[in-house]
Amino acid sequence: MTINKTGGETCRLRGVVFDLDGVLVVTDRYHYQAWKELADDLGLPFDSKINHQLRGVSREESLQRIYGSRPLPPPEEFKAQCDRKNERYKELIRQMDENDVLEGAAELLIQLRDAGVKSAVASSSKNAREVVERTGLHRYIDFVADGNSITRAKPDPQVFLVACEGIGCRPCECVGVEDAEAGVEAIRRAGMVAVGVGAQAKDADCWVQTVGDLSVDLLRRLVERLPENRKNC
Ligand code: B16
Ligand code: MG
Repeated sequence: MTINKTGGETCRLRGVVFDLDGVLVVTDRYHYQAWKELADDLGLPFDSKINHQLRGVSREESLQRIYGSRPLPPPEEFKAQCDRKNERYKELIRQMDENDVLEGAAELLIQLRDAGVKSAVASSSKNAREVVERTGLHRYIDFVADGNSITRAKPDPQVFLVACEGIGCRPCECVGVEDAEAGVEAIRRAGMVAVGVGAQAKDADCWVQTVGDLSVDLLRRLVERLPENRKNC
C-alpha cells in the first residue's frame, strides 16, 4: 500500500463497472417508445423531456414520475401497467444487435481485458442480461449486476457494490461509469471513483462526452487519485 498526496490509501485499478443504458448501449429510444404507447393509452402526457428524467430510474419509479401529481391507480392496476410497458419493451429490444453498442465501447472493453482489468455492468434494468447478450457485449463483460440482483435502486450504491463483489474487487480499486445523476451518486456512495458520460452526469469526479473518450491509462490515473486527472479530463 502507498500513500497519496492527500494522505489516503492509493489503490490500483482492477475493475471498471459500467452502467448499461446510455453508457455501453442505447436503449433510450426503446424505453421511450414503450412508455409513450402506454402513456398515450392512459391519456398521460409524455415526451422526450420526461423520458430523460427516467434514465437510470427503476420501472416502478418511472411510472410514478409519469403520473406526476395525478393520483396513482390501485396497486394491481399499477403493476399491470408496468408489466404492459415491459412486455412492449421486450418486444422492441428483440431487434437489438452489435450495432446498438455505442461507439468506442467495445474497443475500451477489449483494452481493459488485454490489460487484465475486469469489467462489470451495474444496471437498474431487469432486462440488462438480455441486452448484454443480444449486443454481443457478454464476450467482454465478466459480471452483470442488474435489477434482479438488488432490492434498492440507484442512487443507493447496492448495484455497484454487487458488481464490485462479482468481479472480486474492492470499490476503491474500481471506477464506475454512468450517464445519469442518480447513478453518479450511487457510485460515490459505493466509495468508487465516478466517471460521468454525457450531459446529465457532469457532477462526477471526471466527465467525458462518450465512453470512447476513456482509456485504460486515464482510468488507472483516476483510481490512483492524481488530482490533475479529476474533472473534465
Ligand atoms: P427495466 P440503466 C435503466 O437502466 C434505464 O436507464 C431506465 O430508463 C429503466 O427504467 C431502468 O433501467 C429499468 O429498466 O424496466 O428494463 O427493468 O441506465 O441503470 O442501465
Ligand atoms: Mg444509464
